[in-house]
Amino acid sequence: MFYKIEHNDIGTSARAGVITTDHGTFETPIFMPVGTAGTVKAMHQRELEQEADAPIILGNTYHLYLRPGLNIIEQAGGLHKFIGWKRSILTDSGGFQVYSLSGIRKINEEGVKFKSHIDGSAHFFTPESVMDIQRTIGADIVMAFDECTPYPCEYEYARKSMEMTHRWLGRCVTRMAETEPKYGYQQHLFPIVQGSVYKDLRLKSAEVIAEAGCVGNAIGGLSVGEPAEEMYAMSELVCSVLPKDKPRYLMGVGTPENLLENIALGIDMFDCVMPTRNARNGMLFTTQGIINIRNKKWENDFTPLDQGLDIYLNDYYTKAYVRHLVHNNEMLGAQIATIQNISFYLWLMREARKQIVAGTFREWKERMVKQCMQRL
Ligand code: PRF
Repeated sequence: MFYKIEHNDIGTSARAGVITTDHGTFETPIFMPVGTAGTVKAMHQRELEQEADAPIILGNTYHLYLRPGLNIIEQAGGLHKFIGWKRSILTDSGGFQVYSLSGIRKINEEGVKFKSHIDGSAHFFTPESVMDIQRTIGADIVMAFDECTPYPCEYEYARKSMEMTHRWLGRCVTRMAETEPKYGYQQHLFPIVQGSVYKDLRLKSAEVIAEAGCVGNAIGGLSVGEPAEEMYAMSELVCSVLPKDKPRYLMGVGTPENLLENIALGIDMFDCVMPTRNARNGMLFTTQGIINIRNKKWENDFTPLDQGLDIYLNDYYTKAYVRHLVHNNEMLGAQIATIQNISFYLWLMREARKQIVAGTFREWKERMVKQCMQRL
């Protein structure tokens, strides 16, 4: 069985579940660190396993296809082998990166024409080619090819785009059915709900996506600049339609607060560049609140980064030292900050799960949001 619910929260729509892929079993809610180009930037695979205990990471079809390219990944025996990661991997389809990163592009029914952000070369993605690429990359969970609409977005554009995403889903499902995994383990397709911030479109999209009968479902097109309240409203609406017995993945979200609020609405899986990207700018997420380690106030603070986490960083590094490293643009500063942030995000998910099981999630969430979102 791919997904099993172990506990439903009483006070909210949160769930404690378990997902099983051929690369292991892990508990939900889960945060998946983003490893765009086959690396969670500034973090070793060993730290991901042993410090953060991340059971699944994310890769990007768009980036991996452009570099190192499919030939190299296939020769290595798939992405797991290429990057030395034995646990689960999910790949995004490029349905977001193509729009946010690539040069001049043309979207039509057939697919998307885009230019590489690396060398300007022209490429064409179709639902079929993106499924083939993800077969070659070999992730355990692969995403359908979609169009992520920007915010704000005209109703008519959002409707037409959503309908195209639905037709593309049909083509993705067909292609997956026609092809086999290349490396001897299963690959599961997740379809993606779109529909911008329009209730009727979101409802319609959730129905179509549920109809596809995949083992898990994703929600895209949110956290693209809309107010948080609007994201929560869409998330709640979509969760009311998507099947309860399958995991729900909210793509590209978010802050610790966004994660906890969405867990309460019934979301099980998240990914976001925030903990890794912001780490490299000196923003630390801790159990006690948010630290801008560049601030002068940390100059002579010789306490550990986060005493609320049981983490080896605390045996070695002080805030003053990490501030010094980040100020000097030292690589180690980025590495320490990344381990801290990813470890915190994974801790937050494990803690949320414990609270769901204990029946204390709602109260804990209110307290934890206040605590971990305050600026220190
Ligand atoms: N579609 C895909 N990937 C995504 C998104 C989406 O809508 C988002 C939106 N926040 C992040 N990543 N394919």
